[in-house]
Amino acid sequence: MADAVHLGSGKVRELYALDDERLLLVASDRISTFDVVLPTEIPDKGRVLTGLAAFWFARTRAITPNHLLAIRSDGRSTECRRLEMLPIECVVRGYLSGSGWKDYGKTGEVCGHRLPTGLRESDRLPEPIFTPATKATTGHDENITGAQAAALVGAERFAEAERLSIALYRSAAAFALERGIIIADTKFEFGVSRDEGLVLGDEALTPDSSRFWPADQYTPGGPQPSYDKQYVRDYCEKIGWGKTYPGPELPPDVVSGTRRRYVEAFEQLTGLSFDAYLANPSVVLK
Ligand code: Q0N
Repeated sequence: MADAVHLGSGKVRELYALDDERLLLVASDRISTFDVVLPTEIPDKGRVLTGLAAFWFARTRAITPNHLLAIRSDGRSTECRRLEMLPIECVVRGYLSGSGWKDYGKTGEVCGHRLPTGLRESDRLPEPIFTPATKATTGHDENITGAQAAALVGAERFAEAERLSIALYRSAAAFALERGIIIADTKFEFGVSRDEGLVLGDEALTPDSSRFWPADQYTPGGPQPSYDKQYVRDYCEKIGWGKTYPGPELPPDVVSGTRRRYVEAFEQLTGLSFDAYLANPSVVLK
């Protein structure tokens, strides 16, 4: 790390330049809820997310190339190819939730997709839809139509990003559902490389970049419990926090329960023990 240059911080991750071609992505144990980073960390959360994203990168290579070069032995740092990132978030929704549910209630549409009438909150959609958003540097990402996204990245790039995003979502959602996890929606970020065209970047198909729901509790007609953050949300509701900065400290039982859920998601999806990952992070790449 001596000569890694810090490029920027996300809410829970740090980005460094290793050289002209390579970046280092470091996932912290910070957790955010209602868009606020809490003062209490969840031990190993960054390792779980790093391992899970690497697992998916290894298993989706037949669909799209990705930026992953290596996982470091700390289990939370990955070396990645430096790409020219597209200025859009590539969101795929298989279920009606979050801003998709809100937009549907107002207009019957989500990002220009007209949906059947009478859908309930959290209903499964007839087909997954591509619902791009702009990358807000501050505040909330804003949903945009396909036409607006195509104007930002070009029609051909847009069509390719849509095709790859839907294919990735279908493949991962089917895999996860067999293991008891509904991936309700997910966000991809693509970049461009000279020789390969669109390349999947960022972190993909983790509970931070997606909505994970426990399949055995799925009950459409209202909001669903979060696979990973429900203990945190319940605690925040219980103490009556106003959901603005600063967030509350979490008590030890909420921390340990939440850590257990992250580890459980990792183990259910990968079929690997999290201890095996800690001993040798590259096990997720086999
Ligand atoms: C990049 N972001 C947004 C880290 C993630 N492979 C890449 N090449 C060039 N740039 C990026 C990547 C990637 N991934 C992606 N910013 C730069 C997401 N960041 C937010 C901060 O934490």
